[in-house]
Amino acid sequence: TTERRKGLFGLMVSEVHCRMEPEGTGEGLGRGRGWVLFVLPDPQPCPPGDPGSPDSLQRDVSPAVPSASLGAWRAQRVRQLEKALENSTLRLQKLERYIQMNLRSKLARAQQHMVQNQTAAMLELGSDLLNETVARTSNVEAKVLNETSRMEVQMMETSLSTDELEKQLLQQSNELHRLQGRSSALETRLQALETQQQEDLASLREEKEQLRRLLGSHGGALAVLDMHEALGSTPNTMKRKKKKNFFKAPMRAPEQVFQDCAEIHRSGATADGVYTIRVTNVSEPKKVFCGMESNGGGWTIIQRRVDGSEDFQRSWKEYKEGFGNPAGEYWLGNEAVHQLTSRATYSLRVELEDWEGQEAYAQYERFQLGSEAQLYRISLSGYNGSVGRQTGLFLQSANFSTRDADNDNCVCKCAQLMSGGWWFDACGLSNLNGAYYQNGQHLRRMDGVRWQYFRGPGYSLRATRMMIRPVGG
Ligand SMILES: [Ca+2]
Repeated sequence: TTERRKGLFGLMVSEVHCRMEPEGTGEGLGRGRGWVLFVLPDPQPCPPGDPGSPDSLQRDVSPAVPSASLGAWRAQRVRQLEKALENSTLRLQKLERYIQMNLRSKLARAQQHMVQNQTAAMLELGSDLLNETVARTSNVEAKVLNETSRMEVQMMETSLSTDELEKQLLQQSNELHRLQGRSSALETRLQALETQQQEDLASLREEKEQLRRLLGSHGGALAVLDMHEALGSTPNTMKRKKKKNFFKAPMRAPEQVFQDCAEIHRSGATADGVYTIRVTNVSEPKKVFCGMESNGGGWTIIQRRVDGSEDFQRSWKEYKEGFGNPAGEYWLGNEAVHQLTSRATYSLRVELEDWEGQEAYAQYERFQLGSEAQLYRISLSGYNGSVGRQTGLFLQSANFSTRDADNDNCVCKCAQLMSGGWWFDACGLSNLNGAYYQNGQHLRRMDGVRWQYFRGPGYSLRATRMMIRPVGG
């Protein structure tokens, strides 16, 4: 009772539920149960004068105590209670902090423990994985090593076979070189043989021509002999001897007369070369070079320049009758060409070659040469070719001029200025009968072998050919 009056606190044991987190979110870690000691003030101290009654505050003021003294006591009592409450609050706060700290460290430890456990598990797992990986890796490594060594062996084998192949290739290449050498030697021999054959052929042809002439004269003599035999005035022995000798070779058909190379071509001749033609109204047979092998064959060459061996600075008469060597350079003759092109419709082909080996041609579907009275006037139409797009290489209907016959359209004398005989206009775009200049001298020549639309006005060409053939023949 004395202690109560002095305001000492009683002991009270209370069960406390500690909840660190709101209910429903905790996982059990923050929930715990423990015994906590609380020291609380006595809720009902005894008033002065009635210390034994616990319900004195609810009762009316006792008549034994003066009312002023009782009020003071009550105020004091309230203050004491307030102070005790304050102390309790402080303690509670301390307790709370303690609990919090205690729980926090426990929590930390638990977390640490868990982390350690997990780390250990992971480490174990990692080491397992590592072991497994190592095992697999070594397995793969062994396989790779195995494969690598196998490939090395193969490579070595391949390398060996490559060496062998290279060796063989080298041998074959050497063999090829040797064969090429032999081939070129053979080619040279073949060319020589071909040349020889051509020459032989030409001489044979010449002999054949001679034989043909001989045959003609023999035929005449034979006819005379036959006549004499009929008259019975010739000794039989002589006649028989002559006849026997003559008919050793089979008798040929009467000599065929060819107007031009096209007819010779039709008769079966297919080789380029010199042949004889007889042009109507031209007294002498003419030797002519026939182009039998290219552009369909049957071409009668009327003009040919190839090496400058023939002089083309000639008179009207010479150009009329023709000059030069049919196997080399020549002019067939204006009269023969006039006669031929008056008999049938002819086409003209002009072939050109420069010093660089370029070739070109100009072809005219229709070509005709007038008579001497018409000054061997040229008429051309139906041009096509690899030089120039239009005709006009020859100006149409130009007369022929020579150094001694000025029939051109110039106040000058083109034949004397330009050299040779040609269908000069004033003086025109071409002159294939101009002066021949050798390689190196052939540039800037007004009087050279010109074809302006091929290599320009001052370029003197290396080779030219003019050839004619009946249209459709
Ligand atoms: Ca003139």
